[in-house]
Amino acid sequence: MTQTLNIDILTIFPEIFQSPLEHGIIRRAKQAGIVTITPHNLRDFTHDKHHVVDDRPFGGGEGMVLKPEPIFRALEFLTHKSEPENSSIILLTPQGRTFTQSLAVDLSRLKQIVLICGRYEGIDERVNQVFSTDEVSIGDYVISGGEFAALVIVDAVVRLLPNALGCKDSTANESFSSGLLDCPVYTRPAIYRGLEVPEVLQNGNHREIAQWRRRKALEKTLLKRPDLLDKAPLRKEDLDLISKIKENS
Ligand code: 6GU
Repeated sequence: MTQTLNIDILTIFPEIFQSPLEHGIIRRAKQAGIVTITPHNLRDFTHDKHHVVDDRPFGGGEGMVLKPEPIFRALEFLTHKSEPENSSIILLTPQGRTFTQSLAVDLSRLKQIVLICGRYEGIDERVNQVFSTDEVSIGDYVISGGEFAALVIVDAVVRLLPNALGCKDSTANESFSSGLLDCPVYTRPAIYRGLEVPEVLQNGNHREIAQWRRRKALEKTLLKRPDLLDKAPLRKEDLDLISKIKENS
């Protein structure tokens, strides 16, 4: 039995997490005991009659700020038995560093991840001072709260866990693990509305097919995400192909 990853999600909207975690790979990973995913209602960690989780910002200004006490109590409860070197407390905020495949890989090796779903106006800074939180954003745009960001991260991490996918190398060949975008794919019929699947894919020559796929991946990356080429591990043949593609366009 491989080790189980425990993901705890701290949120004021735990219901959001019900249906999204009941499908496909995540559902199977949970059933197989590869991961546990537990949403916790921040209101359960309040001690006042009205279960208040937010308050107005000191110094004035728009919106509400998440109060420190419920988050402190929740984090103490969730991490009192955890090994700091094998766990991570992540605060989801547009102010964080951008989530990447490489961070997903790092997280997939831990035993516990605590995701705190912030709201846009923020969370009392003393949470960051006391718990060493990693602030993470899912991209340069604003969404109303961290809940959908948490779902994105959970999905990206869970599919990387050993045995979460059916086929062993199915994550190795994907976009971003190679550092390039994927090549185009086709399925039957071979001709549809007069549009033909490239001959090379139909002739069964695996060396030619691999070369074609590499060239198409390079072409597509050059066209849509040239920034990725600076970091992607490229061979001499790749660089030659890139020069040719540039000459032809
Ligand atoms: Cl983590 N939260 C919010 N509210 N907006 C975001 C985000 C997170 N990442 C990108 N935009």
